[in-house]
Amino acid sequence: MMPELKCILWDVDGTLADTERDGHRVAFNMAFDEAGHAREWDVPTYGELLKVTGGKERIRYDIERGGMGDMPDDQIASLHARKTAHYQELIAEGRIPLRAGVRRLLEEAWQAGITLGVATTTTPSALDALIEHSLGREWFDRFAVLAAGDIVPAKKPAPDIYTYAMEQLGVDAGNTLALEDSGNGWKSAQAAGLHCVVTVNDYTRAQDFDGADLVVSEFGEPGSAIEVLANPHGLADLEYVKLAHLQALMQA
Ligand code: XBP
Ligand code: MG
Repeated sequence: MMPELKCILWDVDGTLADTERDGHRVAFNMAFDEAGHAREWDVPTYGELLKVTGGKERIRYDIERGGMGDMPDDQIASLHARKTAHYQELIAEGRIPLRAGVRRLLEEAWQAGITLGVATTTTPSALDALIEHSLGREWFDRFAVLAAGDIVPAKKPAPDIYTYAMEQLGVDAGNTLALEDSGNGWKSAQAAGLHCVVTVNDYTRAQDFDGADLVVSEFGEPGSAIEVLANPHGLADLEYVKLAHLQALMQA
């Protein structure tokens, strides 16, 4: 039997919305300033730090490379909790819209009866804020699983968060598609055995997505003419990404 698209697992940061540069980064800087740390993550610096997933892990990494003074884990945790609070406020201000095509594809997949879930390294309360303010409250019920943050000890690029989400849903990797934006996210999905479509952004465009099923600039909307960076299965009619493309690549 040909594998069928039964489940789509969505990454959050960079995929649902461009949250990193103008959301998470800004919130980290607000928390550093508030706590009296003489540290500001500018846009290029934050790009370097993004190679480490998870906000607490990212702070620890910056300490280790000499960007910030040392602090114990509990202090990192409270600094990160303040960062999350600032992030929630920024999201509540409606500063971060969904990426092009995200709502259309979510609605299309929901109408088609495809199981939908989230697999992210971000903190659950940060995810909740994005769902509430950018997506809409009904999506708390429409996503069958919200797999986020420290629920698994090893964050992306480890496969654990995808494996966890699939276990919760009782779906097989062969019928599941991951939607990602970063090299770490793609590696995580690949290691969990999923098909994967990547929508790049300025931070991730030059990363390695070798083996991904499709790499595009965005999902796009009718008339938008997206940029196709890799289309190994030769999908046709890619003016924008439709549910039919996602269904077709499961069988490619
Ligand atoms: C990307 C991440 C996250 C965010 C920050 O997550 O690495 O850590 O940058 O979020 P995704 P926290 O898997 O959705 O791309 O500070 O809440 O960890
Ligand atoms: Mg991401």
